Amino acid sequence: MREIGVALIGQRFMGRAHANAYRQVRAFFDPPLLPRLVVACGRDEGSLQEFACRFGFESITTNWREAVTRDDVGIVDICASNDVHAEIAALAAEAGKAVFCEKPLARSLAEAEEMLRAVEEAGVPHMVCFNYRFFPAIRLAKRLIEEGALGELRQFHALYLQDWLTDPSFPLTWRLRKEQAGSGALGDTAVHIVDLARFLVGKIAEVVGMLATFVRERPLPDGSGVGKVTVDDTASFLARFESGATGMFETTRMATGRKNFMHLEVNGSRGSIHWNAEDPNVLWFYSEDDPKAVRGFRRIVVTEPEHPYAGSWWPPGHILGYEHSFVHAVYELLTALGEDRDPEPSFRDGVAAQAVLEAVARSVEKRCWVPVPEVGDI
Ligand code: SOE
Repeated sequence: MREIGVALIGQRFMGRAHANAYRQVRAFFDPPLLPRLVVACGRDEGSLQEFACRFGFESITTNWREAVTRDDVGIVDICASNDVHAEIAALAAEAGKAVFCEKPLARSLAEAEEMLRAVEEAGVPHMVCFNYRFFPAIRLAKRLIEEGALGELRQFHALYLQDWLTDPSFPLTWRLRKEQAGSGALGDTAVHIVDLARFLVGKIAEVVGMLATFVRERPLPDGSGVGKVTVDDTASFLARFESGATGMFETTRMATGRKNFMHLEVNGSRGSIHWNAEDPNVLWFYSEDDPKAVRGFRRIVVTEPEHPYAGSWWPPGHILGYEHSFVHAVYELLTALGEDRDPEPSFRDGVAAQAVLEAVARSVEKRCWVPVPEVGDI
């Protein structure tokens, strides 16, 4: 079996999700390249050692440059905070490695474009981890849309609600600082629904938005006082797709009671679909082609062997969860690399999503509709 070495940068939530994915993909799928967990990199050596033992990494380092440039590494997987994505990706590209990066690709459109330029100029494969694309139900929704089951697409609605910031004593971590995160809910969670909108419906042409920060100061993580929150807590915007379809997006980390409530709905001239990430195995599908007497949303449990990815796991009805989306993403990455194809979604998709976020931020500043900048020839 051909193997490829992985350097994983970051060992927190996303680091664990990716490390688990590399372990699971070997057991449940047959990609043409198998991942070898060569090195885990993080800031805190003590917890890093434990992380490496749990997930089976061969070595650890607190020096990301050393991890990225090792000869036995083929994939550099970036799960670190947003402010270091660009620097790590640039060195990885220069060293000739495939680069797999968590979302959002960067803190700004300019930085995302810089990253795209770096990987394209170096000619290395690149992929952004928009993991929600890899839920079987989302893949089935895409298939239904492509087959024309929804007819002409008219409306896209997305709500992405979380509540982990409602407590004002939650500390001022990097996700709440503009210089490290780039933005708040906009880059962290809106970016997922923007990517899904692009994936399912198509290119977004213009937007008008609203941002708000409800808790303006928070305790510093080291207990030395309080600091200013410099990003948005909530982001809402309307969009017009190039096709003429309309879109409504709302995301917040302040919706009391909502944990990871991502509701998507697409309405077309012949039918509709809706999906919620808290019930991820179920796709709801309505078709005008059904006989009138029994017409209504049907509940499809997307776990049949005919469904994307599902056949590699358990018998029908034995459900999948959040972590499986990362396994599927990693499977697609390894398959593309093994077959010498470009993986998807690429940094180009990362830049395109960032262009939408940037347009939303500009529309808030200017208090008007703003066209989404074209992702040009970089
Ligand atoms: C926090 O809001 C977060 O962990 C995001 O960063 C992830 O991308 C999302 O999948 C879950 O929520």
